[in-house]
Amino acid sequence: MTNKATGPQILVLNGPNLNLLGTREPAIYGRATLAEIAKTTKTRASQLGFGVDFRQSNSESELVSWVQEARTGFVGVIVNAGAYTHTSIAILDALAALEVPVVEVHLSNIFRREAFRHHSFVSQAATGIVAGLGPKGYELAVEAIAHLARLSRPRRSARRKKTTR
Ligand code: CA2
Repeated sequence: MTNKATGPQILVLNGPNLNLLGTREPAIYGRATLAEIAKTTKTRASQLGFGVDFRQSNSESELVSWVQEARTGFVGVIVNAGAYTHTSIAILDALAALEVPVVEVHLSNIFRREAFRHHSFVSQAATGIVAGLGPKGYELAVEAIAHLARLSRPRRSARRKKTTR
C-alpha cells in the first residue's frame, strides 16, 4: 500500500485510444499527450505525499485485471475508461469489488456530447466524477483520492494506541 520512497500509491487507469491524445481531436481532448498528463498527475500526487502508478490499455480484459490489482497495494483508483465507460459491465463489476475510493475522470464533459456518452457504468462504482476539465481533472482526482484516503485512515495516534494495547 505504501512505497517507502513515494508514499501510499494511487492507481490511475486509462482506457482505449487515450494513447492517441495530443495527436488528433484537439478541439475535444486538448493538445496534451498522455505522457504529459502522467507527469502532471505524478507531480501533484507527490506534492500531497502520494505515488502514482499510471497505466493505459486498449484492452478491456487488461483493464479489468488492473482494477483487480487495486484490491491490495493501492489507496485509491482514478479511472478514465474511455469508451468502455459507456459499455463495460466487466469494468464496473471489478470496480465495485474494491474497498478503496474510485474517482472517475473524463477530459471532456460527456454530458455535453452525444447521448450515448451520457450513461456511465463506471459512475455506479465511483465515489466521485470529474468531467470536462481536461488534463486538470486528473490532478483534481488525485486531490480527491488524497482527501478520501486520509479520511478512511485511522490517525497515527489512534494506530499507535491500538498496537500498544
Ligand atoms: O472525455 C473523456 O475522457 C472520454 O473518456 C474519452 C473517450 C470517450 O470515448 C469518452 O466518451 C470520454 C475517448 C478517448 C479517445 O481519445 C482520443 C484522443 C485522440 C484522438 C482520438 C481519440
